[in-house]
This record gives sequence, structure tokens and C-alpha cells, in this order.
Amino acid sequence: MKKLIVLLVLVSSFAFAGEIKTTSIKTSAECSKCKARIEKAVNGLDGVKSSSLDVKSKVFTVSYDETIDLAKINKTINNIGYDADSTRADETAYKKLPKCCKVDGHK
Ligand SMILES: [Cu+2]
Repeated sequence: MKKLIVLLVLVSSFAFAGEIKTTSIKTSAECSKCKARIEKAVNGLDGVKSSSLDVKSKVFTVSYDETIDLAKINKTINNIGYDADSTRADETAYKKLPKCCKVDGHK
């Protein structure tokens, strides 16, 4: 019986570990306001465990489980006006961004 319990604990912890994926997404974020905007939108999605955007590299790192896929995360970023890897920002949302948050807004 004890062996069975140990086995069950092992199996369930493996299954849990397999559920969380971490991926890096290249975005078109320009500043800390973009960072806050993207993190807020993505963290609000069901299935997203945590996320963080590095403003300097524009790389967004997100951890998520099997209830959500990368396409949905990319789409969420696009819908608030930012590129995510090869998917382009929604044009209407992009136009609504403050000037400093547009591509090359800090140059
Ligand atoms: Cu910005």
C-alpha cells in the first residue's frame, strides 16, 4: 500500500510538471507602459500562470498550462496593438496606442 501511494504521488507530480510550458515571444513593446499593458492582458487569460516582459530585449516570457495555447496568447498581444513573433498587431488597436508606445516611438 505504501508503495502504491509513493507511485501515485510520483505520477501525479509528473503529470503536473508536464502541464506547464514556458515560451518566449518577441514583441513590439517599446516601454514600461507597454510592459504593463501586455502583462495585464495576458495574465488575465485563463491558463496563464505568470508572465514577464523585458523591455530592453522586447522578449515576453510566459508560463501557461494545457488549457490555453500559444496562438491564443499571441492573438491577445496582437489585439492590444503589439506584434507577437510572426503575428502582426491589430491595426486599430495599434493606432490607439500612445505615440511613445508605437514602433520606434522612443527614437
Ligand atoms: Cu509603451
